[in-house]
Amino acid sequence: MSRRNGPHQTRPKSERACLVGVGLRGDKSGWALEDSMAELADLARAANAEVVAQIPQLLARPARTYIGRGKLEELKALVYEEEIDVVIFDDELAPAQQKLLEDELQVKVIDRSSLILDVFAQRARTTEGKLQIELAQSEYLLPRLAGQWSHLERLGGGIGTRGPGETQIETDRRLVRTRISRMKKQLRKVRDQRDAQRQNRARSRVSVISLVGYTNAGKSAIFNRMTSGGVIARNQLFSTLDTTTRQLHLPEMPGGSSAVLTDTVGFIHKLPAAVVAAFRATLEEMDAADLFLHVVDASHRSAVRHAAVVDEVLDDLGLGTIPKILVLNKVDRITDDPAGDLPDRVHELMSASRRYALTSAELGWGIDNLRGLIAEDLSSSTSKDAVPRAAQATQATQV
Ligand SMILES: Nc1nc2c(ncn2[C@@H]2O[C@H](COP(=O)(O)OP(=O)(O)OP(=O)(O)O)[C@@H](O)[C@H]2O)c(=O)[nH]1
Ligand SMILES: [Mg+2]
Repeated sequence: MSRRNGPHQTRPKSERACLVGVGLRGDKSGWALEDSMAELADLARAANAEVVAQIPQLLARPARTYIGRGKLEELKALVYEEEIDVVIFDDELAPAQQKLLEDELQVKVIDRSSLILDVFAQRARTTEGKLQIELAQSEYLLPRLAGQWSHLERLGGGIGTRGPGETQIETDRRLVRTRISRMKKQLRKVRDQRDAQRQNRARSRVSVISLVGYTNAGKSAIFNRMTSGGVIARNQLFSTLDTTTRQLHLPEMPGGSSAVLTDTVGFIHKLPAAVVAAFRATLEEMDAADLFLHVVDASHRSAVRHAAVVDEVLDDLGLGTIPKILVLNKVDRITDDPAGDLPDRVHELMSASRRYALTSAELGWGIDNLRGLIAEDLSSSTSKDAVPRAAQATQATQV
């Protein structure tokens, strides 16, 4: 517990955080340590923390204490001097590592995964979203239980819930496992209900188009431009957690067929395994999509790496073969003239993609062109299949 946060003191509005990141020499991921840490700082602010200090370190190989001994001593002094409440590490920590660091530093230690889970938890609105994130948190917590009372309290257990002869840790684990299976059952129920609604609404000749992309790329802003709108587009990570679907207005389509557009949760570098597992069903629903609009913030200096993260997650989910249009968004932030000079990263992305559109959701640039590309894609795929894939199986719906 932090020195400032005694049991009788009121909680400060935002916790003072120190970020710690390690880059491994010879890392081939292409991510610079400073970019990963800048993103961690955004995540920390999204979770209401005040980022007071950052400690980056380049190492030859991972250390047992995550950072080297000397750095750890430096960090300890800083935690004391700067009255740090929480130290946030840029990678997922092994349970033993986290405990060791907490013992050394004597303040709360969390990792990137639990920070992402925290931001998700703040954003969840629907029953399904809340259940999914709670499930992810419990799955993350399970291997980390070391008889920590705060965890038990959070899960609603405590004195009186223990069976005779069990150790505290066993009881904690049993409680969490019971809770996990209860949540899975509830989730199945919510999904069955939604499937039924979806079947009821399923009409033939409706194509489903899904927005996918890195968090903060502008998916919701594009969604609002292309439909009657109404979803939150905000300069913060993970504004969108729950899926929304609306009618998409397209140029005249053959046979009067129509389309719906779905806005979805964004992806991020080092997305925790527990999140992918808990959101798998929602994400796999994207399988009902006939076409993806992969939105990239072209003005971001890490745009190429962002696009690669999204492609990897889609591949992992078995969705890599669904046709895609690359939407290079926020072009207004890099040029006054979309037909003018563009930075190398944009050329790199354009040359790697079969179909792309340059857009500014902010100014409305390129949106009609994008509608045209979508209509072309759908007409060519519907002329191949008499019925769109979406109508054959399920139709995405507003949750
Ligand atoms: N300048 C500029 N800003 C944009 C553009 N598109 C979106 N934005 C801004 O970028 C921020 C993020 O946009 P969102 O639409 O919320 O991004 P998202 O991809 O839905 O993000 P998450 O839901 O958080 O994953 C908002 O502040 C938008 O106003 C654009 O073309 N140009
Ligand atoms: Mg969004």
